[in-house]
Amino acid sequence: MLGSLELVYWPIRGRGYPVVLLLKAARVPFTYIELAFDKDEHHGAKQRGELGLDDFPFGALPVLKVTSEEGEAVIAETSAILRYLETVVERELVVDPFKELSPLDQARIDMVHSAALFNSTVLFNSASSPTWLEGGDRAHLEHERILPFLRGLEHQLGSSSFPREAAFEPRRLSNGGVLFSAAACAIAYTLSMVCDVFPFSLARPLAASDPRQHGTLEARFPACAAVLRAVEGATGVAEWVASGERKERWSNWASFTPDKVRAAAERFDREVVDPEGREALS
Ligand SMILES: N[C@@H](CCC(=O)N[C@@H](CS)C(=O)NCC(=O)O)C(=O)O
Repeated sequence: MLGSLELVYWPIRGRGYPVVLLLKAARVPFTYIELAFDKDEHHGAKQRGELGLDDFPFGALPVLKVTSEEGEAVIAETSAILRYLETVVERELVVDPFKELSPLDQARIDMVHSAALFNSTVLFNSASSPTWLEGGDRAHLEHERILPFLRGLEHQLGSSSFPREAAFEPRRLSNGGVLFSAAACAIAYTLSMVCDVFPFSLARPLAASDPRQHGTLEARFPACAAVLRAVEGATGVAEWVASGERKERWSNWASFTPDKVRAAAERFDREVVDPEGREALS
């Protein structure tokens, strides 16, 4: 039994996003416990050693509270939460079970999963600088971090030894949902954030509102784009996005608000696709 699931997180997209993607695509019910972001309260308690370690095992969010036949648990760390959900949803709801993966194939999948989460962490940490979205800082982030990650991911996904079906094929569930792997959700999350930060040079594959932006990730990194398109295009996810429930903000950092991201993208990222400013991208 899946039991009851409570996802505890801030009122942002952040690292809760890959977990919500997995649950929404799978149409698995859960409760989102939204903690108001009060820096002094949470961080103050953490610094004083007063944050309950049963509720916040490492002081950070998200955490998933599980009550199941196996018992009660609080799971921290995004990757552990994703792997747990992948395992229990597979056990309970998958219609056509796969045969077990070889250790090497599992490692190939774990590798792209970890790389996606690591690069998302670097991206988040960059946002502590007030100038992270501008000029030199932005170029550094793009060329030292984001593009090498995308090239590496594209290369892995295109390799003949990569177990594509096990990693990315959505698996039919008995409740009408689909299960995406932990790795697929981790990758979709990181790419989704990258596309929001670089909306002109790395536009998301599903953003068709402006034909000049459409498919830029797709054109440059098609295997990566296919993962994002599949996960964000899953019916349960698309319905959730259309409902307006998805949080707009990625982060609690003041330098990572949607208006700042948009303004900086207008000033800096558009230069990549329109260096002479000939086309007014609104
Ligand atoms: N490695 C952790 C990192 C979690 C993390 O950094 N969470 C941030 C929010 S997105 C947080 O809780 N920051 C507050 C803090 O560390 O006090 C994970 O993947 O879950």
